Amino acid sequence: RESQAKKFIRQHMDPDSYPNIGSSYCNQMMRRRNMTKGRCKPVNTFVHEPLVDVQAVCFQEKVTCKDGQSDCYQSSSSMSITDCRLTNGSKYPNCAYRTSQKKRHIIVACNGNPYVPVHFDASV
Ligand code: PAX
Repeated sequence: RESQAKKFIRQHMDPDSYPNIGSSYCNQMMRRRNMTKGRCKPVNTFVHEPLVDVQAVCFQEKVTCKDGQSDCYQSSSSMSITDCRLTNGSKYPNCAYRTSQKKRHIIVACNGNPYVPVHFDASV
């Protein structure tokens, strides 16, 4: 079975395509990264920074997660991200997304040994 660490990389890491991101980025990437199977995942963020820089966030500022857990960390630098949000009229299996590029501090939950990102909590 796919590890939590690999699942985070599949769902949230895209270091190479920035800055060439067009309006169909999320429609293509959400499908290509298997987030439109069984249902349309409603919200998903891709991070366009090197994997080592995102993994390093697990050793930056500790913050409380949205669900109250204490395993979340906020990046000290703002990062280039793309938010994918399902459009209102979108109906499975035709998952249609709005693509928005941003520069934000990311908040991730970390777990395991090695201690690496496993969940994307928010961007601020
Ligand atoms: P996940 O299923 O929430 O977490 P995601 O981050 O891609 O997946 P498994 O073994 O897979 O079940 N984990 C945690 N989850 C939540 N909170 C904490 N603190 C935590 N610590 C560990 C992946 C795995 O991480 C484990 C969790 O048990 C899972 O283990 O977010 C819903 C999804 O939308 C994304 C982030 C979530 O997907 P929400 O709103 O419920 O928090 N998402 C959300 C995003 O990509 N971008 C955004 O801006 C927002 C708001």
